[in-house]
Amino acid sequence: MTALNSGRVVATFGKHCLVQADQAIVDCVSRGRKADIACGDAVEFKLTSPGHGVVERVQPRRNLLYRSDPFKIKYFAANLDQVLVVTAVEPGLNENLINRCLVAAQAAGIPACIVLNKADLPQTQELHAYLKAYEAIGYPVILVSAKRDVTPLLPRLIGKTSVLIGPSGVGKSTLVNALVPEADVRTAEISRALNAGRHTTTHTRLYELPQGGALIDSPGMQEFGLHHLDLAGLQAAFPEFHRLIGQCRFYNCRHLKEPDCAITAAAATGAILPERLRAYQVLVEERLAAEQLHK
Ligand SMILES: Nc1nc2c(ncn2[C@@H]2O[C@H](COP(=O)(O)OP(=O)(O)OP(=O)(O)O)[C@@H](O)[C@H]2O)c(=O)[nH]1
Ligand SMILES: [Zn+2]
Repeated sequence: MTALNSGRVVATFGKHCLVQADQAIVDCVSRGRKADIACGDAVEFKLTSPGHGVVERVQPRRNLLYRSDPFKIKYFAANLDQVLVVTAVEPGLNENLINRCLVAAQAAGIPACIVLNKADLPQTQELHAYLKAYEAIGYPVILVSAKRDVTPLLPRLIGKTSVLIGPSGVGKSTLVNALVPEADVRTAEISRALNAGRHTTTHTRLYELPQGGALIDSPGMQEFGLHHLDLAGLQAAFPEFHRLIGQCRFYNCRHLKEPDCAITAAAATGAILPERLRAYQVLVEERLAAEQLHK
């Protein structure tokens, strides 16, 4: 019988994943369904031939960041210390998507912060000022320029496992290249191992940081479903709502159009950021529509 080896998943692509074990990278397939393995997973695998193997077991996860539509779950990464939600004036603040990222992190119990990239571009200051409202909720905002200076981000990364998520074009890959020397070489190595060719940009990769810690780059997304969260889960994922829960007229208020809702009242005065309430309501409406479909 072949002995089991252990390692960490450093890339996922289709049915394949790459497992870093000691100094070697092994191209593995999963025994289970392909969606069962996430970047950052600690796994046990069996070698089937030199450089190739089968994942036999995924170690219990500390946490798992994922999104979902009515049909499937899509993993971002597992065993994370923090989620870095990246935004930039170019292509612009996609507040709905940013909030979905924050909600997913909150629901998974992972601390999140917002990385405002492209600080070298004009209008960044204005966006930075706007994002103070997110800082007040508890999401620190870190201003960087992947092209000029990423040092403000460094102290937050050292010794931690972090994932970069956000829409296409905000500069996630550029950030990785600035933070991980030889990231290009690593990417080429991973592509070769996966034989992924032109698809190389569509998978999730983990890079070890020279200062200690790891950085995971995920492909940019346009959609971010959170169908796995019910109304209680959604409500819990908005920390600024917590102090008001129980103060609405109806004990089971959904904070949509109910009269005397403490949360809509707070959004009207600006005590709660109106965009956050809107993001919550859209998520609730999506969830209710999905529940109707399944009735
Ligand atoms: N001015 C400026 N441009 C930047 C900065 N960082 C990235 N860019 C540019 O923004 C564009 C998108 O950068 P990428 O790193 O490919 O963005 P991404 O988030 O990885 O995009 P996906 O791979 O589609 O998810 C590129 O043209 C970069 O050169 C920055 O700090 N300042
Ligand atoms: Zn209410």
